[in-house]
Amino acid sequence: MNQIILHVDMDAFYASVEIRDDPSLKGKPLIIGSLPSERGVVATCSYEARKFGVHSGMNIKDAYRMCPQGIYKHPDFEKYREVSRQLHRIWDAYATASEAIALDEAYLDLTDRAGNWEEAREIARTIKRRTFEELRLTCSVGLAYSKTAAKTASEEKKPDGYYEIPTAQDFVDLILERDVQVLYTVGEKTAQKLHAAGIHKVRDIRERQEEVVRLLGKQGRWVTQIAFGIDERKVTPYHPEDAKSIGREITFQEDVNDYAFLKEVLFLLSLSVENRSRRVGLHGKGITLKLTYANMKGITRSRVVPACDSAVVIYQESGKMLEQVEKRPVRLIGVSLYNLSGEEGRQLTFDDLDEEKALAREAEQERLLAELGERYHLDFAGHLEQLYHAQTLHKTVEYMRKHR
Ligand code: DCP
Ligand code: CA
Ligand code: CA
Repeated sequence: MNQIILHVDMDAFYASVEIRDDPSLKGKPLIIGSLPSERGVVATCSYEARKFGVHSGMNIKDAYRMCPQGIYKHPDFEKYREVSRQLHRIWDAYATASEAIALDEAYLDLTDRAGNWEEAREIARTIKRRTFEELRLTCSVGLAYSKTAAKTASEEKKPDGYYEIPTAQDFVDLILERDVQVLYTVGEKTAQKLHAAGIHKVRDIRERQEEVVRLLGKQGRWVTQIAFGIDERKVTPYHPEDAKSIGREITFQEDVNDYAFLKEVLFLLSLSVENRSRRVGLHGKGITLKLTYANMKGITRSRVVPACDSAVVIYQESGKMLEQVEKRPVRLIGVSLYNLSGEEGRQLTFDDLDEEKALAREAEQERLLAELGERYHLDFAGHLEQLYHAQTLHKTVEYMRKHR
């Protein structure tokens, strides 16, 4: 199977869009996210701000300490979503399949369109040029024989980068002496585990495969394959706009019969759904609660709501539905937004124009977080970003289940 895959990723995406639209920001450390006076995190920042150590996901207060002279701005999701649509209009023209994996990032399958490496390189050049000429934004492009390698390649020369990894051998040569985290399926936690076992470099993974599998289980098998450059995944056509719903669910290690606890879990799930929907700039006009009982029987309950992307609303609505279901031991609980639309749909609702309501929701969220924190002696508010990740969320919920 000889694939030619292109991975394209915009440089400092939200920040670059803001700088493009307000040239007075050019050359300055720009931080997009919460404002320093608020509670929250950095979504992204310009490369000038990165020199101060600021990065995505960082607490905004820490960012301010590192870079008080920075310019802080809230994100404008609807704008980024529109830019994303324009990007895809350029990119998708060259691919037989296009898989969006974030607003600013996609895999394109060039295998058939290009036919050979020369032609693929030409397409990559054209995509970079058109992205800049038509949208005044720079991107980084990687061209490779596999998805993993293409993603690695696009990061190689960031920003405004271009890099090729034609074969598995090239990929292995490139990453062999690098830290295991270069394999993008290896996150911080997994890397810590490997490091603790003395496995630091990709080379070590290759030499100690069995140990890696023992340490990481199923993920270990995948990681060792990648360390040998094996990745035959295809580009699967996907666009977030086509998504039917945005949801989060959790399966408990032991069945739960405490419905007050289930409500707490719903709140955490709702926070995560809010985060995911805001990231892609979508709102739902319906909320679904999903339960699987201990006997494996599944039920769902849905209600229609005014366009919504608020954790508190998701929580309150799903909480009401939870109160109305038959109370039996629960194995899985999930909540999702459906009937998704962008900002256009949202502007029609009265709710959002009501700043008082928005502030009340924010206050309610803080209150719920503080209450939960006190009950479990955990700092939920200070670790929101971590809770958005499925794995951490799962661990936290299991901790809560045992300590309730
Ligand atoms: N984003 C976010 N929160 C994060 C990470 C990212 O809200 N923890 C948003 C803001 C980014 C966008 O997603 O602009 C794309 O994320 P990337 O990880 O691709 O980062 P950037 O495009 O900002 O920078 P880079 O040039 O490193 O790709
Ligand atoms: Ca990016
Ligand atoms: Ca990205």
